[in-house]
Amino acid sequence: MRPYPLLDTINSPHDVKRMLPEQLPDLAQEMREAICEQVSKSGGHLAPNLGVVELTLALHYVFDFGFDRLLFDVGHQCYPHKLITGRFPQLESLRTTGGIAGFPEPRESAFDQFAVGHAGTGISTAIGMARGDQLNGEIDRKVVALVGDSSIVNGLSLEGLNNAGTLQRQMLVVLNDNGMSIGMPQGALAGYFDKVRIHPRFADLKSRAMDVLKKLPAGGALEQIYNRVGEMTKAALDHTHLFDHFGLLCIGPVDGHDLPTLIEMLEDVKKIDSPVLLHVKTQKGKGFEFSSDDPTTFHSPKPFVRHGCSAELITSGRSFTKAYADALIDVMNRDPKVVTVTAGMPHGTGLSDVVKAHPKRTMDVGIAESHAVDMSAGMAKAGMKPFVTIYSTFMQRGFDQIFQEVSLAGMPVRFCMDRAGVVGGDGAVHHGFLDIAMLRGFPGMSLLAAADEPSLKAALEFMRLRDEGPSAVRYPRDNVPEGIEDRECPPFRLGKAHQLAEGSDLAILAYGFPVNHALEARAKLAQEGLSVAVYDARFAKPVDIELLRELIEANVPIVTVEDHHTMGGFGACVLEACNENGLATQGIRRLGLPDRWIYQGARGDQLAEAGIDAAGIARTSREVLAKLRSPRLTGSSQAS
Ligand SMILES: Cc1ncc(C[n+]2csc(CCOP(=O)(O)OP(=O)(O)O)c2C)c(N)n1
Repeated sequence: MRPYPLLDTINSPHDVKRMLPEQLPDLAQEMREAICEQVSKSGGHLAPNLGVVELTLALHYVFDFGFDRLLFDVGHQCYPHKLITGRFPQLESLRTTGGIAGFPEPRESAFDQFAVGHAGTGISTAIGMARGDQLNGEIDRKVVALVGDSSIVNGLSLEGLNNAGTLQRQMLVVLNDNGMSIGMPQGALAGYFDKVRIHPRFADLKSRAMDVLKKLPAGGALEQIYNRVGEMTKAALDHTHLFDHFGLLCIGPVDGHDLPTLIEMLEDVKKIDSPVLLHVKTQKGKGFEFSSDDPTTFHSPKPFVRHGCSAELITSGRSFTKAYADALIDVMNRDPKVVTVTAGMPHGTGLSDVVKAHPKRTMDVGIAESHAVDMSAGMAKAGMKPFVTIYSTFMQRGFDQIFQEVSLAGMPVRFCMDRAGVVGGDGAVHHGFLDIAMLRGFPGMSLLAAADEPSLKAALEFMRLRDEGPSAVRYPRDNVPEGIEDRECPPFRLGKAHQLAEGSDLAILAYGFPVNHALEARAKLAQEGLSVAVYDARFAKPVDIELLRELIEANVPIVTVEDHHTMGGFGACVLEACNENGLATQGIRRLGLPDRWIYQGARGDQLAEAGIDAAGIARTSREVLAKLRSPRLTGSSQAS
């Protein structure tokens, strides 16, 4: 890292508090530089963090989060907070194996309350801590939730806000309004914030102060509040604000880059012992032209190189996301009934390309996964073929809708789950390791996985044609394998695996991307004289029971591999199907993600940790074969 003289002196927020207010802008500048320098090397969230530097400094300047509570929503904007809570020396390890996480992480610091990465949780957890502290008699602890303008309209946030007004104590919701989601914010409330943001109040707070003072109501709780806060805060009170009707005292919008105003207002607001919403206007990506001009590209960029005012992303191969977008465009070209929906992730899921080709049939509903699922169920009922394009980890928000409006109703909604499996730098909060377990119990559901680009295309075509019930395909946060022109890819047939390589000593049944590692493992094992067959399992529901019968009856040991929790995953589907069909299961060994959390790091490290990279698969295959060949065990442990 380059030298950062002021940041170097900050070991805790107390060091920030010791600084003179006029020194803070220089510290803010260094923080932006340090974040940008690091993200350019490691990738990570950039624009959201650059936008909250002053806001974070002001919050730590006024509150004492060693004692008070700071709850982040999403948490992708926590880098400035990490820098001043003792983690600047570890910044170079951001998002790496054993390093600091890109999201709040209580294992790292007592300044972080929850490990978060999913939107909408900040207000509810803040209310919970506020209530808990109150019940414990710790009423002096202040509670603050920091929430973005696109996350505050998430259903969970609104459930929290609906309850917040009932709190009989201090709680502050800081609304960080930068007018952006990852891309453009969606929906009516985004339009509402647009209007509030340009209200003249924001332009000239001080001159309004006198007007407001003249209109002070006499007596009651409001008067007490007015008596406690300064002129500027009085001027910024907004009784017409939407969230005022939720029982929160609403203040703002205020300029989130004006440190003196922010500090003054936070000092005031801190004294109010009822729920308050401070509406703060910030600029996403502030500080660098490239990120403020294009906060979507620089929301969470891959590593990049800076050239003066601009920056160039370092490209690295063709992603499954890109392959999916191209395949979906093709499906939509051929079938006018196909529509696709994203919940606030057009860029991450590739739908920003699809929308250009099919603007009317591509929909972004904002961060509203449950709604995306039910809206898709409604469209299916109306005769459309909805493809819900979603990250595996965020699918979890749609569980109950799949239960009732999709599965029970028999609606042929198609789920296309990106980022299935371990996700690398984003770490535990974003791994998609439960989708098979979550979906397999739904009657009528078919579960598919794609190993490469041709199989992703074939899976989508199968799903397009399947109207008998819901279906879901999973694919990873990875590049599609290259140089696979020789690999055959016949059309998907329900419940049928596809053999990719022959062998007689052992069969590897891999589900989805691990097929590629299985083939690599096979090549290693072949050098050792072992003959291993590799199958692309293609379906976890239903599994290929005929293939299993054939292998088990021929005494061929089986290793199943998946980038999913072994509990409830593909291997579990295999074991259960064998059991139901009277097939012996002793010869089956399952490989997958363990029953513990895997944290941030390179995806390759995470796969290796779980033993599902090529080396791990080869190791387990050797073990299985060695056990079978052991003279002591021969006969007794063979699959029979
Ligand atoms: C449940 C859920 N869905 C989707 C996402 C992906 N996501 C991460 S940040 C983000 C945008 C958040 O916008 P906002 O809260 O306004 O914060 P900003 O990035 O603008 O600072 C989205 C959609 C998520 N984290 N959680």
